[in-house]
Amino acid sequence: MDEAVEDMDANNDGKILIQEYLDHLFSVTDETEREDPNWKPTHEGHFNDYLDKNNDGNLDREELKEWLIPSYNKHEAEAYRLITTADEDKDGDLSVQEIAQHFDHFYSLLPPEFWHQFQPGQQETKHDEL
Ligand SMILES: [Ca+2]
Ligand SMILES: [Ca+2]
Ligand SMILES: [Ca+2]
Repeated sequence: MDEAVEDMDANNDGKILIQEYLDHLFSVTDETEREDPNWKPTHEGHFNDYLDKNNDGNLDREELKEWLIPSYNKHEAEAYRLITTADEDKDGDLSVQEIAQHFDHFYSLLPPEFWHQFQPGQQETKHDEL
């Protein structure tokens, strides 16, 4: 299996436990990001929602295969869904404002630094006069 997986698989059982996944990510994350209180929930959420298909708390061979050999169609479909959901003015493009308005869809996809500029929840939704 892939070297990245071998690195993560601390107890060499061929599966990646959520703890092994988080430990590995933590080891490659720089210090400023580690202090972000959203760091752990974001990555735990990603693990549970996207990687661990059968929700048993670890990634087996099949799940690892899907993760490491991503199906492009699946990703395109997901991107398309996100764009159509969030594209308020239907110009086929997502502006930063549109992304911010659909905070909940994009939260787990974008790094915490991206969100620092908005302070979600406190942002007023303004419509510019034409
Ligand atoms: Ca393991
Ligand atoms: Ca699993
Ligand atoms: Ca748009």
